[in-house]
Order: sequence, then C-alpha cells, then structure tokens
Amino acid sequence: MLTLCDYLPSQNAWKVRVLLGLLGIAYETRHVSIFEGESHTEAFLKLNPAGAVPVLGLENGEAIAESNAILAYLAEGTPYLPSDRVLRAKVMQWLFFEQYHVEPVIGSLRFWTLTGRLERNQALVAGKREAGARALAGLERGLQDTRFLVGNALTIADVAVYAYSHRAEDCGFALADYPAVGSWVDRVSAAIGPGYPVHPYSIDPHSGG
Ligand SMILES: N[C@@H](CCC(=O)N[C@@H](CS)C(=O)NCC(=O)O)C(=O)O
Repeated sequence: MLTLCDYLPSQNAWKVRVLLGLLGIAYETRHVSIFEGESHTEAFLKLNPAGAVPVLGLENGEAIAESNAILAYLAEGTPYLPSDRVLRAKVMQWLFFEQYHVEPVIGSLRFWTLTGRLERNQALVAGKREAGARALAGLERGLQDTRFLVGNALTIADVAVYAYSHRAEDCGFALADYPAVGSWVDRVSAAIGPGYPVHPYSIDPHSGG
C-alpha cells in the first residue's frame, strides 16, 4: 500500500490527499511533526533530501517528494493528467506557475500570518504581498475564457493552484478583486467535493498557530 508522509495543516500535502481521494486509492498516513524537526532526521532526509512533506512512499520502497511531482505520478493515465502533448504541457505550465508564483508567496505569507511569524519576516512581507497580487492577477488573466485551468474539466493543475490560492484571504488578499478566480474557486470546490478539510495550524501545539 502507498504511504503518505503528511502534516495535516500543509496545503501541499492537502493536494495529494485530494487526488488520492478522487482516484479512490487506499493509502496509509504517516504523520510527520515538522515543527519538532521530524522531517530533518537522517531517515527522513533519505526519503526527501529537502526535508519537507509531502512524500509518497511506493510499494517498492521508492519515495517521491514535491507535491506536484506526486500529483503527476498519481494522475498518470487518468483524466487528471491529459495524454495530449500540448494539454499535458499546459498542465505542467500551471504546476510550475504554482511552485514559483503561488506556493512560496501566498503559501509563505499565509503560514507567517497564521502562525505569528509575520513580524520576524517583516523585511520580506511587502515583496511577498506584491508578488501575491501579481500571482492572483496572472491567474485571473489565465481564467478569462476557460472553466478550468486546462480545458473543461478538473486536472491536477487546478488541484495544485487551488490549494493555496483559494486560501489567499487568510493572509489579506481579497478574492473579490479577482472575479474569474472567485468563480473558478467555486467550480474547483464543487468538482473536488466535500471531505478534504483545510486543517488549521492550531491543531499542532508546536506550530505557533
Ligand atoms: N515545494 C514543496 C514544498 C514542501 C514544503 O515546504 N512543505 C512544508 C510543509 S507545507 C514542510 O514540510 N516544511 C518543513 C521544513 O521545511 O522543515 C512541495 O510542493 O511539496
């Protein structure tokens, strides 16, 4: 059986939970206490040299890290990752967009906001706010004439980009300023369905949240 090394408040891990659920794949969860340093032990660094969750452990002992790489692995051969070369490249385009413009920007600001780390990162906050607004504006432009990021149905591009962008209000962005993003958030939310809660940092006494 697959094993997911998980940390519940992580939206990177949330992406993987969602896709495993949509695909109906059974898996075991291994909770990793990242604020107690569990993702930086020698054993964990063998699974992911970057020392972060999520990591997907395969039946053959291999481990795959980086949330979007895990999504691509799981989605292979399913409608969530089209086989057409151009559509597939467009899915990749949004996965890379997410890892450059969304996760390290909105994800970091949200993390700092929800765990009381804004003050100590003050020097970076203005730049992140500007970059976050640029990311949402880019997403807004990308969603002008399409129901989902790539074509007319949910793909892993939507799951990945939605993970942090739909929570942008947690760190001070107003989704009402981005109407196409707002409608897409509703569509993705309906396509994913209930059953994938966003866990607050406050469930982890070590997080500061
Ligand atoms: N680019 C990575 C980011 C992974 C990441 O930053 N994970 C966080 C939780 S959201 C983590 O495990 N942090 C622990 C640490 O860096 O020590 C991905 O998409 O999977």
